[in-house]
Amino acid sequence: MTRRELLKNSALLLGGTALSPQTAFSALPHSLNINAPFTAADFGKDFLWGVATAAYQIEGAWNIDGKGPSVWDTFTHKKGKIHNNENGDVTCDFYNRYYDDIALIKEMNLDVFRFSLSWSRILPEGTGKVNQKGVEFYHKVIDRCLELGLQPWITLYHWDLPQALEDKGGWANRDVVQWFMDYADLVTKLYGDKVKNWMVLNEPMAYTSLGYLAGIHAPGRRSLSAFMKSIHHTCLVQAEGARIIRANVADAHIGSTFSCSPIDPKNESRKHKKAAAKIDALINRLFIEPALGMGYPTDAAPFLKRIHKHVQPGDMERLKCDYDFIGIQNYSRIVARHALIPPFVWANQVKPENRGISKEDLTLMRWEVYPEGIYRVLKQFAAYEGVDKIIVTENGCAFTDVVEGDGVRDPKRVQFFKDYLSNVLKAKQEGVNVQGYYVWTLMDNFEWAEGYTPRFGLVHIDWDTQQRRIKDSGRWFQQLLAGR
Ligand code: IFM
Repeated sequence: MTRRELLKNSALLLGGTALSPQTAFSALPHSLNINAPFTAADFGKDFLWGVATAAYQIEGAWNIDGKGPSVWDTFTHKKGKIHNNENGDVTCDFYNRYYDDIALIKEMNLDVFRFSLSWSRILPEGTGKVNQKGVEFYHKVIDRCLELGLQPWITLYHWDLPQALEDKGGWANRDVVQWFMDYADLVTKLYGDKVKNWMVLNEPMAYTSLGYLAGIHAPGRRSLSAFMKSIHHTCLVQAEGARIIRANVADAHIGSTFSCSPIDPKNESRKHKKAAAKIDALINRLFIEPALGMGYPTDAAPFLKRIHKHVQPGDMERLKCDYDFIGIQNYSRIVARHALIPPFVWANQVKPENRGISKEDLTLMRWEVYPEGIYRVLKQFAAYEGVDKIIVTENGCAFTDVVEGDGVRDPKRVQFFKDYLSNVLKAKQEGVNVQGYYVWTLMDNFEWAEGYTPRFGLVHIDWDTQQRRIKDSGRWFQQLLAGR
């Protein structure tokens, strides 16, 4: 498989002058009728609506005010790793524009700003000396949210490990568990009196597999053994991190997020169904089941027994943790087929193009638009004993947008939200305890190995001028949520 193909498939793991908010937010165009098969009230008055972001994807200021490099700084500065050799050095310049950018969330009538902390902005070496300017930056972000009546939701880790820690082995070194615990202890003590909603990790499947096995995300390693170790250390961290938040933050509301996709076999034959079960174990079950005290899903994916080599006495008990909610992140679905090589090299997936899915029904990431998928994963995860509350912590799509004056036409994205949200509502009406929905993402940003080509934002960014323009999809949310 070529690097380009790997990149496309890897996606399945997953889901000038700034205008003042007032200027950017002109009236809804007449043609944009809310026209949804539901109202916000149908989701209930306490249902939370928000946007999600990640530090490396939006902040820029990669070496400013004492920030240390992360693995993503190092990786993107190497030639040939990222589409068009792009990087997140500046990206949305959120570090300097956070004040107005957060106001845009309020303008769209949303409740929640989900963002991640850059570990190496706070601890440039990953451990030890604290960078006060980094600490202050997140205080300013949090304070701006609170001033506007928005809830800040913090993700402790969204893929940007301090490079200094990668130099010592990164997620493949068991010491990462203690490094992470020290970092979590520090930031929960720093911000815990103001922030009550915390998520430990974002989509662990993505950074462990793409970063340590496929080598197409930072840190760019290709080692089965490093992958297996990184899985176990990550599972320890997702539990220990939650315990630290619980200990340090009064009235904390704690979760962690998981990338999820419904998996269908290519057809009903036994071998394809078995392949589907394997991929389900890898994509959907691998991180949540240890947290629920169920161990690793080796029943359907025996190759995962290799993880046990890295398990020490007492670890299996330590993996279990007690979340208040889990974060579901869904974008598309996977169709599985039997192949002789192990599933983590993606040979077991039938690409949408080879299943007769038309271009119209693919996003710019070449992901199939499959609204029923979010209903299916909500049902699947809600069925676990031990999962009570669910928040959709990411869902969204990349399509081509058309800029017209101060506005941006993105009808396919509007339709996407209508269809996916209808399915969230269906699950809720059938009894799934889903209590929030956060769009990926606030504004166009650096989409990892794909660089700046796919735009996912509710807000369009002109990369030459940094001008922000709220898209029709953002206006659609504004109208849906008005007057609540
Ligand atoms: O941009 C990513 C995000 O960082 C994690 N979830 C999927 C998104 C879209 O690929």
